[in-house]
Amino acid sequence: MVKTYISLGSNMGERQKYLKQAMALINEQEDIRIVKVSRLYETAPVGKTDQNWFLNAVVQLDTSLSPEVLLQILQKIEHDLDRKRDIRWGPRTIDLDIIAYGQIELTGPSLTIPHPRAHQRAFVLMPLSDIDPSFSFPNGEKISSLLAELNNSKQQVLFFGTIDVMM
Ligand code: A4P
Ligand code: MG
Repeated sequence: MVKTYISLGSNMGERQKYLKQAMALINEQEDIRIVKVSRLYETAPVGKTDQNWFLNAVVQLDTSLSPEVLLQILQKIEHDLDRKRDIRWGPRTIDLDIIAYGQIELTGPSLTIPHPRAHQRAFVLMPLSDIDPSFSFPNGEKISSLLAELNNSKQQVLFFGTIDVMM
């Protein structure tokens, strides 16, 4: 079993419902078990800024699946939850990204792990720090230092609430 972190984001429709459904569908998979769920954060859009605010969360999984198969399953769940791929960084019902997969580092045409932009995004690091405040990326970067560096970046991340999922 490999300890894996997935970030979830939604900024369309019933955002909280999409996050909850995605967590339920992830946990239903054979070979995946959700171990921890972060709090929910309401976050200003990063990248393409003229769109709705997001709800973001992070879950910690144990999985025996390879990163490639895990990505396929996450993409199927996105598809089943009405995700349309049109505008890059644009509005979405649900976005599921692999943030880290054990201590593995890989760069490929369809998969880069750790997620290449995670370390500069408060909407990933804040919820990740909820569930694992001593987390470090494989290159040694500590979550506490990354969050401290982001302090001046003005990314807006507001505590929104907790989510209860049956696990
Ligand atoms: N891909 C490569 N590595 C990974 C990985 N580690 N996990 C590939 C998941 N996917 C990975 O993603 C495009 C392709 O990335 C996939 O086909 C996969 O092969 P996508 O989900 O189809 O499209 P996207 O999400 O629009 O692009 P991308 O690059 O994943 O976007 P980002 O960087 O994740 O940004 N602001 C706030 N506040 N909250 C958000 O959640 N999200 C984004 C999306 C932008 N701004 C945001 C938020
Ligand atoms: Mg994505």
